[in-house]
Amino acid sequence: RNCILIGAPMDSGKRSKGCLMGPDAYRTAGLPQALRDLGHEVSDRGNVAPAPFTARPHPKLVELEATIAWTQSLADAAEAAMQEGLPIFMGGDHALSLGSVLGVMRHARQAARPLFVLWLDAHSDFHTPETSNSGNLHGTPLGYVTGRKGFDGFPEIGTPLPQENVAIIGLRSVDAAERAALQDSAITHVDMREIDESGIARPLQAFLDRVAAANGLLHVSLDVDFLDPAVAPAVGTTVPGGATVREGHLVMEMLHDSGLMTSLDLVELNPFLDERGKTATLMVDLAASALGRRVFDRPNRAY
Ligand code: DIR
Ligand code: MN
Ligand code: MN
Ligand code: MN
Repeated sequence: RNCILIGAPMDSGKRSKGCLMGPDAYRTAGLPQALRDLGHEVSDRGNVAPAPFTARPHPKLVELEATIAWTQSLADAAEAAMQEGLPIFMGGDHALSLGSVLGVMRHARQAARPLFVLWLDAHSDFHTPETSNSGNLHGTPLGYVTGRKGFDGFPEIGTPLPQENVAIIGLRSVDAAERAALQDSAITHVDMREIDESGIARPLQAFLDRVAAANGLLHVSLDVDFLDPAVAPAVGTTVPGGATVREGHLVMEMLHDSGLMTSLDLVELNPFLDERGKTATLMVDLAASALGRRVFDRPNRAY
């Protein structure tokens, strides 16, 4: 595959800072070489910058104009990269997905293919600027791309992403307003209990089967806090009880086997909070699994 690395040192999606160091942490942890070692063509396009903007204080929303400006430039970068290969967005906080998913939606429309989104996250990120309690826009990208109201000043999304085409896996911190909206929605929402009870492979495979049946494009958005904080401490919004290293790898290995993933976000890594590169290294290893790293090919054993 032609992997296009796009640095998105975006830090405007929440109050606490440090995600702007993410792209360089991924480079330092060896993401480009890890993908080359798997036989992929890799081009690191450097970092994207936000479109020009003027910051104005907002009574509730954190860095609204900066986030709009990043959404504009990242949507353009995503749309362009989709013509050439598989973009990997090295965040940056999760507000970068307002732009990456928008750009991928534009591409999917031109290609006349349905788009599906897999959201691996402790949080549902289904707020609107109005329902958000925190004012942190990293909690809103799924609200935006599915066409919820209240995103004044953001680029027009055109036809929204159908709720049926979204699956969130790893949930364990959902605000009341999001919960009510999600319950009423057609979004597939898999919480940690469901993972405990059924294993992570079953709900994931069911979703991948739907993507394949529809000949869809698949955007994957991996939030560091999908993982348990014991193994991935470098994130501002840790929630205990997250995915294990093996659950993370299994998801990524299944994504690779499916051949369906067409774009990937790596978000919310805050290297300022990391323990000697532990989280950055795990995220690189997970990305490598999604792009074909494995211990063995699957043996077809009849036990
Ligand atoms: C919380 C936390 N739901 C909020 N959200 C996220 O601020 O809206 N944390 N995405 O990672
Ligand atoms: Mn998130
Ligand atoms: Mn999260
Ligand atoms: Mn429901």
